[in-house]
Amino acid sequence: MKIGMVLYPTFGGSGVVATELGKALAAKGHEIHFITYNQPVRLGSFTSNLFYHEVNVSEYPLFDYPPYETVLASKLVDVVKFEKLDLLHVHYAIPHASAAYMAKQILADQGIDIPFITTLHGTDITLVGKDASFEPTITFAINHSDAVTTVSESLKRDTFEHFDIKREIDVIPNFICPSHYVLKPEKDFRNSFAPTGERIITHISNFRAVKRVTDVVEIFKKILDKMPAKLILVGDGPERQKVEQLCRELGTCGDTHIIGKLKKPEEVLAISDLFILPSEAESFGLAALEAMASGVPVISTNTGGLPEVNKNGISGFTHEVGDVEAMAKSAVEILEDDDELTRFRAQSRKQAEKFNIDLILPMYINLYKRVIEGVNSKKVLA
Ligand code: GMT
Repeated sequence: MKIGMVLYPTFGGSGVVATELGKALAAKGHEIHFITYNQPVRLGSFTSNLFYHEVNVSEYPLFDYPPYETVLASKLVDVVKFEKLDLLHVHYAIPHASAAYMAKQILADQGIDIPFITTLHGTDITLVGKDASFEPTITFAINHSDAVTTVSESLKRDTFEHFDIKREIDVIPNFICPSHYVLKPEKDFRNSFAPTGERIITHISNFRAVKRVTDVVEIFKKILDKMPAKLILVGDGPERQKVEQLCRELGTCGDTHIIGKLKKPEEVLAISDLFILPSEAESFGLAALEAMASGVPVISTNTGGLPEVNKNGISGFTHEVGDVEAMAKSAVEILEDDDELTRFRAQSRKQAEKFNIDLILPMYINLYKRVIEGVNSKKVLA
């Protein structure tokens, strides 16, 4: 199949999932065309069957707000026609789904029928999308997609709750490629953070308010009161200053490393003992799954899709949003005993196996075939 993959090229989970999906499909012989405004950060090197089409929005003095959606729609028209694509798969509804709808209409006017699939990732529904400034457009684009998927059962429920949806939604969970996460802990690398064998606790996110990174710092302080430990914070974003300030107030700066964005989080995960994700909302929690695939147990909240990924008492523990006391207690329970940690490590890896790409990829391929066949059968009937 020839597939146009529309995505955000950043470190955000939706972009990571779309990029890894594209790479896996290309490895199976499908032709994948990434269409976005920058080279996707997780792309790595180009292999055969992978292509990149850049969406360039030119500056013009009239535009206080550059019209990305219009330029993207035009780019989609161009790539579909020139590359003879079979399908568009857009990740994150805003503004990709409505841009794909627009491209579809333009192409229909020229006698070309291109189906598009929208994958909803989370904040496009739960935070941003349901806002009145987006809602009618998102509802329309979801109802007029040729197929819609969500990354968890929880996000599917949220979509029906917040929007007037008159169609089926398929759940296709996010995935990992286990072989990416079997790195041996690099001794020197581990020592550079924890020179005297301290436990290493890690958090990875975009440091937005929804991630509650300050809770990570509070939980870490409570762990530190019980045992020697180091905290590695990966990522960057609007809450970073608040986080640094709290580290100063709690006196944890000396044991905290804020290391910024990483293209390969698996290297830090390989030296980690525990991962903390105390989010306010989380449709899935890809960062938690990546930790589990590395054999790192997870302490998370029980919000959204997190309980579908992090099984309470098995791959870690889940607690109410904001309950830093309970999260710290569970963290200590796992970390204070070597045998307990080893047990949780093995269980995390096993739980992550349920999201092995080998199980999830066929779900997407079957959906693609279903959608393309649907369009082709309509052509035959016409
Ligand atoms: O919140 C983020 O990390 C970014 C955001 C995105 O769209 O890139 O993540 C959402 O999609 C991820 C991939 O499907 C999910 O794993 C995250 O849970 C989801 N974030 C939220 O729901 C807050």
